Amino acid sequence: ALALAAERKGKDDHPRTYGKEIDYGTAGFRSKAEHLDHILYRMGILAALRSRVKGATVGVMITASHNPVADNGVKLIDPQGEMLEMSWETIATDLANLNDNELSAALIHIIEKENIDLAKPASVFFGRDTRPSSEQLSNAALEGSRVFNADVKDFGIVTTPMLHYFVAAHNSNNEYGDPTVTGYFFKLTTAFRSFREEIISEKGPESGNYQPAIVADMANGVGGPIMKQMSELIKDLLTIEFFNTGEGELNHESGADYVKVRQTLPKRVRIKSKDRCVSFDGDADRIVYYYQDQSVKFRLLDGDRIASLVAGYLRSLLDIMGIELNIGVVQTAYANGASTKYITEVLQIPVACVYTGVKHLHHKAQEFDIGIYFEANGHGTVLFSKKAKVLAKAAREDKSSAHYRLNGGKRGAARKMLTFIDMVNETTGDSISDLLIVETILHARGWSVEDWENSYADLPNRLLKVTVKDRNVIKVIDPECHISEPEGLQEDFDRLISMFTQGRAFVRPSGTEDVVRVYAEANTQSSADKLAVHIAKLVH
Ligand code: NG1
Ligand code: ZN
Repeated sequence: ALALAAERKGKDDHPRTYGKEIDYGTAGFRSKAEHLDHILYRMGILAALRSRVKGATVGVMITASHNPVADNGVKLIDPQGEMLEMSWETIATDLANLNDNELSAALIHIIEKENIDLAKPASVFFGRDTRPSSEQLSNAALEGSRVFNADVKDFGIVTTPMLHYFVAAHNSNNEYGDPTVTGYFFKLTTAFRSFREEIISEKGPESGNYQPAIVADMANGVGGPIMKQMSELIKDLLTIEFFNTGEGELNHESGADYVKVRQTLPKRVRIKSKDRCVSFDGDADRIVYYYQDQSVKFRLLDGDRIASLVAGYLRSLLDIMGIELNIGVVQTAYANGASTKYITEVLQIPVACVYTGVKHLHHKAQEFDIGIYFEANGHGTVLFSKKAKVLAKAAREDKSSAHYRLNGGKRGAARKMLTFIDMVNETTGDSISDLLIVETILHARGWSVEDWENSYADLPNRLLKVTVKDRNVIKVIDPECHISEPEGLQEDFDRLISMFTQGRAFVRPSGTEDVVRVYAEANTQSSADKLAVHIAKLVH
């Protein structure tokens, strides 16, 4: 009966008006906002079913992240705050692309196949970004969940990682934190404050070249209102000068993606040379750092830099703690070759390479006791195993004479490690948490942004988009993005790449935009540019 009621309501209020197939891609469904109403409604339903399967609260986030303002999207969040299990992506895709009169049969099929007991309660959390279309789409999803008798809670405008956190915190019976906006701010800022106080008590108020001030570009997205609230709580520790906080168009000429891809300053930002700057993306799950050097040259510190900074610091804490944990970094093919070399050779930390998309990085990172994952674009976080947490707690309590009262010693390092863990949003990449982490490590190290950059030199690189008739004719066969189809094309790439010193290049169809992406790196910028353009011509 529920399935029939859902079908009827769908036909009446949320009919499918868009003929083309849409896939649950790298980050859920993404499309022009006007194509999405029926999909949102159906994802609301699916979330109510998913919640019953898991016997826990799940999340529905409405956002298209760094995409233009006319786009929107939706993704489901599983109970521990992780991305929807991959086998359910197919279910989601099938459901999204049915005709209106096939809905009830399809729902009954899912209910039977997954053995779902509709008498059980269901609970779904909702969040959305600041796009003009988000509220209406969110309402469509809420209706879907309500039709299937789910208990719904709408958090309104929040960052994507906040919703991940709410879901995880709620399902952990608040052990991970309080599932509220205040609880989220409290968890992160308390950790940030106590870490800073610990360093100040060791070193005094000045820490080397570190200056407690940053410039922040919020991409005119959700980061604006949220970060302003957060920064009030730590304003005595870190001064933040804001730009693009919502007065202009979302993601337009600003934000982490713009800065990363164009390798240039966002518009409407006034900075001085050597100011430490950050950009968030539209839903605040990515962050990149940058500055302008003395010769007014733009210098980017992207996700690879953050990964190396975090890996290096946690490695040093582990060394002081003297405990054996397996620590690893997870990257994708977009990681700068120089960062991979630095992490493996200088830091002596293993690096795993996986397919693009946070879910792949997240899964791989779970294999380590301390798994640090970042996409080059600035999306990432750190995961800690139970064992890591237990050993760190034991080290903190170790009162054997050699360690007792030694501040810089084992117990101090363990205390820092535990405070650090509290500052991390382990559910997914989080601009706010990542910002606090980076600021904490720079402060602890006494580093300016230039000191940070000096750890290694990036290989010049170029990212391009190519529009083709059907991007899916390109078949990628491994995480390094070699392709098997169209036949012979990989050999053409290889021939071209071999003509460039330190050349590396690949293509893959985007999972979030209707384009093929081209990446190239080489020993000089002009070579990287040339290689990218030549590869793009071969794809065309
Ligand atoms: P696609 O469009 O599949 O390349 C982009 C990013 C991913 C990931 C997703 C989700 C690049 C090159 N690709 O995916 O890393 O962040 O968006 O937002 O940055
Ligand atoms: Zn995002």
